[in-house]
Amino acid sequence: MSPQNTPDPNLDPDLDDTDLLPRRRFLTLAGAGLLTIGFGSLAESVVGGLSEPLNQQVESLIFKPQQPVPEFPISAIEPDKLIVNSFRGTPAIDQLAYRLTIDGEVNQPLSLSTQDLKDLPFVDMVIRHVCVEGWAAIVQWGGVRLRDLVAIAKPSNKAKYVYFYSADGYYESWDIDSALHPQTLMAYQKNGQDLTPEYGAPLRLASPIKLGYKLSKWVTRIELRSELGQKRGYWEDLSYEWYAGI
Ligand SMILES: Nc1nc2c(c(=O)[nH]1)N[C@H]1C(S)=C(S)[C@@H](COP(=O)(O)O)O[C@H]1N2
Ligand SMILES: [Mo]
Repeated sequence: MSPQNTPDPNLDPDLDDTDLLPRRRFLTLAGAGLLTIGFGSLAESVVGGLSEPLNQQVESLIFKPQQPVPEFPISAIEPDKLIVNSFRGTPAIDQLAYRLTIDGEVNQPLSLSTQDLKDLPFVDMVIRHVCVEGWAAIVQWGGVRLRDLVAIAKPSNKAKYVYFYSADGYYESWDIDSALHPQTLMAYQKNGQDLTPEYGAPLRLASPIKLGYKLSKWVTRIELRSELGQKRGYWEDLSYEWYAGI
């Protein structure tokens, strides 16, 4: 990757030149950092790099061991049971141009390619996906812990909610505790294979602690916020429950 020469497809066309330069410079630094930091020691590098006041609450959540939900053995996977459930079909996403943006209440906004995501520590889990429409499936998901991404983005002391925006227009909001749970993944694999487009490629949420409608597919932007907005989620705004814990 050569971040200096890579155009950012997510650059806001409204940005003026004074905004553009620092942003480009940031991308260069972020790209270089992502390629050179040994991510086996992500926690240490994040702790070592805390030069700015970090949200104590978020920091303690990130480094506090939280109770994991028991996982299933690989043999329990039900490969045919995960029903594609998309309110508006599958959006077309150019995997090469794709970037995940992380912004809002963070000290270090990020713009990550699929390769950047794959360079981060990989985690997988076999859990049950539960849809309120009355079906469930045991699935193996693989990807990056959301808490690792949030740690790199250095949340500000106001971050309490996390919004997820998807390429099909879907949107969701989560409480930060659930978002930083160790089994909340930004997944790019399902049952050991790269995600296919209908299941949310290149990146989707996966978690054993939230109902299916909280698990956004095709996530392009993660925004940390201090408050919930009037809009809370595609289904929530049509009267579904917001917390939606399992
Ligand atoms: N972007 C987006 N994410 C979404 C949806 C959607 O329509 N759009 N549907 C949700 C619902 S209701 C469920 S049950 C799961 C289904 O995931 P699957 O299609 O991979 O089985 O995706 C969730 N995430
Ligand atoms: Mo669902």
